[in-house]
Amino acid sequence: MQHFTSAQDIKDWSLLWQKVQQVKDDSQGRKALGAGKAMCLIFLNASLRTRLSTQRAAMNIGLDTVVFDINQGGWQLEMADGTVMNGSKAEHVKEAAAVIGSYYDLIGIRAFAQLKDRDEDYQETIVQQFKKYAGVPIISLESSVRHPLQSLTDLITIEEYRKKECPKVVLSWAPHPRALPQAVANSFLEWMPHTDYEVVLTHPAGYELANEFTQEIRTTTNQREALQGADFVYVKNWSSYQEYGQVLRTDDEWIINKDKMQLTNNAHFMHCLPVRRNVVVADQVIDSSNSLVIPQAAHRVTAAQTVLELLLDHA
Ligand code: SN0
Repeated sequence: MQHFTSAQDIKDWSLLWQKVQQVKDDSQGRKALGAGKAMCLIFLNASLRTRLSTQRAAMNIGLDTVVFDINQGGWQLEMADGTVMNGSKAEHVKEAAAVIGSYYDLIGIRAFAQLKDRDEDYQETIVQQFKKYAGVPIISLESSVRHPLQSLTDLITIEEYRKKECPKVVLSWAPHPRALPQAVANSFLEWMPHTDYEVVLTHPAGYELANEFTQEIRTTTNQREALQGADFVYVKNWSSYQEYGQVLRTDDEWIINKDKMQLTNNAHFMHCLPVRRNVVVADQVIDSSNSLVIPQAAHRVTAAQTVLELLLDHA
């Protein structure tokens, strides 16, 4: 694997699952793999799980890590080609990426959607520019379009807790006071065709996601109908893709509560975290024994370590 920025980077799915199992069975067995190598994790946005789980995964394989909060102490980066750089941006990504790539063997980067200009966000410019100019493997730590480390985590978690062939997995939109990116939902759906799950997407009208992620996915605006018989309920808010970046509703009709979970097949509740309690999900659900949020978050280390090992194996 050359980079890890989307499901399309996985060329050999059986090797991926073999590696996941190996990491789960013995996370400390390959300390020599990262010896003498170092990774730079660049954050343009806040992070708890991604930062700490990726660092922990690196520790497990003897890989040194530096975290660079580029907005606090770095120069503001110009991303566009051909710009006359006489404004506030002091450094072009061409130099920044190439320089960081000359110091480090791997680069992780987090750059959320700005939620202002859809075309700009959906070009995934920052990740693409780093891929082009850094000269080392790039790991997406959530781009403006995708969050592949989260999606791999989600699959690892569902695989661990599934009890039957073809479990029904529902991705439900839920309310949120702020405009959030579509990345987690896009990415989750992008990984689903690589599974044998029965997948249903449910959201209110106006919250349709980009066609490239939903064309193979059964979709309904009837949340209760979607939840019937579900084995896993994955909940996430996202802002509108059509009316780009807008919050179209903040009422509590789509909250996941106990009453709705009773429609399911005693489903597991999943969320990528951070989660707004009693806005997205009722305490009774997230605090119940059906909630997987903590084991799911714990698998962020499994996913990151799997990805780092695959990248280093082929570096
Ligand atoms: C991010 C998102 O893409 O939705 C990261 C999720 C892994 N979530 C948030 O920004 C939540 C912020 C909030 O105010 O609740």
